[in-house]
Amino acid sequence: MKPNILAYKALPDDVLAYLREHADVVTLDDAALSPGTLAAALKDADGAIGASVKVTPAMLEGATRLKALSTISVGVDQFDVDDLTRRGILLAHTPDVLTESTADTVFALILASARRVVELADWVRAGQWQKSVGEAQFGVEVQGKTLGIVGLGRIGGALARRAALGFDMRVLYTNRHPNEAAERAYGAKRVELAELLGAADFVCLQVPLTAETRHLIGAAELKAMKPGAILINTSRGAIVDEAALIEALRHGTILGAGLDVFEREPLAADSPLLTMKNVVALPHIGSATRETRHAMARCAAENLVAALAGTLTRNIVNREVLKRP
Ligand code: 8YV
Repeated sequence: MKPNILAYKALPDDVLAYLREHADVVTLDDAALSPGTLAAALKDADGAIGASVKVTPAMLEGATRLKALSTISVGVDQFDVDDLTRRGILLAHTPDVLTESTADTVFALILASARRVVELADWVRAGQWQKSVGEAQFGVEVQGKTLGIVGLGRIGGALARRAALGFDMRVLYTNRHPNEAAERAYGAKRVELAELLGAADFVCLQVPLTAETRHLIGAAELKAMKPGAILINTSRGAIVDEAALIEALRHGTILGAGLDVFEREPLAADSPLLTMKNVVALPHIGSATRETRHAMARCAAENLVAALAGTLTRNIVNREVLKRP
């Protein structure tokens, strides 16, 4: 008998067709999705695929058949992983396929913030370009500067490559373990966070959101940055204490920020961040290219089918589940 799969995010047609070859698929309209609807639909599911929705332990209380969850993301902060493991539910995610497009987004924010691309494009649109630009419109250089990467994993590595080989930048990083490949290939140097904050012209946050990384960057860390430095966050909003960031930007503690993620998403239209010319705010588009989002959906679908067949060997978040008798 085919397993039951719940898709709680819209999937490309070919990916949905692939799932239907292997399972009976129920789809939920993600625009109208509430925790109650998702919890009710999970009751009949052997597996579920989706993204961008918090899946809490309470929502899994009635999900007695559920064997696998497959998130269309690399980040797994929408789940209580320990709770899933206790319940014997395998969690799969989509690393690798989004590495390059996300590193591009980081670099887009670096360049846009340093060269004031969004602010000055608005200025042109507003009819303010009446003579050739002067100092008031100058940005800061990117090439040759120091890039600080907080968390040098896959995306951090792709960022280090762009910075070192494309922009001749010095790369400093923090990471739980040394990243020897990045040290060899890009001259990246592992330092303590305090040293990175004090030396970097661009501080890029590339760590996952966990209890340890929540508000990793607060008032003290922002103060430790150089006054001319720019903070780039494409990881998760809660890595930064947003209220402290707003204060730091207001008082010129740092030069600017390029942000793709926020403590609350979607970002409220009345957020003070949106009134600041030295902030570039994007709507969480890190991996949002046609090609990458398709590859992520395909990868997540394949992860789920293999997980339900008991053949999944990669992209597993809680491998401990497999060791259970
Ligand atoms: C997506 C992401 O925005 O992979 C992640 O962790 O943040 C993004 O690629 C998101 O999960 C929606 O698919």
